[in-house]
Amino acid sequence: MPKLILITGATAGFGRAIARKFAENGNNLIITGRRQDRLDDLARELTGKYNIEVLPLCFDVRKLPEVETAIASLAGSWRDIDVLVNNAGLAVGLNPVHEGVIDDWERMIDTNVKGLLYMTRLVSPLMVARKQGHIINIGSIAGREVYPMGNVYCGSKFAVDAITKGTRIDLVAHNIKVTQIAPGAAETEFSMVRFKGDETRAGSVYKGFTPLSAGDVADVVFYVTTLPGHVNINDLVLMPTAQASAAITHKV
Ligand code: NDP
Ligand code: 8X3
Repeated sequence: MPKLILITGATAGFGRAIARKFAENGNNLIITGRRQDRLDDLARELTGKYNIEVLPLCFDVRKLPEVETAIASLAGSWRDIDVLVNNAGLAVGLNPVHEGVIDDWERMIDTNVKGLLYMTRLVSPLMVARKQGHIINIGSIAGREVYPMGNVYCGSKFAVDAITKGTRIDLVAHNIKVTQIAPGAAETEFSMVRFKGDETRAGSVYKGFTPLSAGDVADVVFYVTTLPGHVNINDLVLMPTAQASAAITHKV
């Protein structure tokens, strides 16, 4: 039986790989992000390859009216969302707190925390009404351990950890699974965003070891949705073998 999966941040990295993984397994998708051209390309690719339906919705998770309009636009069976993957997120900058850029902090908190909350607030009632659903929040090893200059990004991911736990408690009576997937270093567009397009700095993050790929994370996200109804993975930390902790990576 195909499921309907809503993925935020499906224009790149984990989100796009998660979309591809669910599509190749015959599921229908709502894919979201701010880049309409990438959403259209992905929808074309996936409907061309697989016998599935894909609905692209272009909006900014930081803007509550845009999120409200997007979710209100869902009609008929598009409201029957089985899995919400709260993936859209970013790190911006890597500075000690006394030199932090406040606009960077606001972007991270607005996207990683408030955007995830807006999506959860608007999609979870649809799940509660159907007494079924699965919310998967993409946290991070940065939400378990703080590393130098990670200050606000780590804070936003610690918030995801707490919000995930709280969401699980509040929705347990409604038969809704709530899972956090917390990856370590993965090579996506993440570091290009963090270092504001500086390819040399971004590339150096992944030199000397094998990071996770977006596909590795997608495989795990897909796996947690394949378990029987009475089984939930609450929390899963997924690391490159060469990364022992947030700040310790064995590089050669
Ligand atoms: P990418 O930069 O490759 O992808 C980020 C995605 O988020 C894009 O699709 C982007 O879409 C979307 N996004 C960002 N801001 C917004 C916004 N305001 N509104 C809507 N969509 C937005 O990064 P990753 O795939 O690596 O990151 C995905 C998630 O995984 C993030 O939450 C990140 O914090 C987390 N993570 C990443 C790790 C890594 O090492 N890469 C490790 C652990 C966690 P668009 O720009 O089109 O809006
Ligand atoms: C991204 C992983 O360790 O670079 O969440 O912050 S890390």
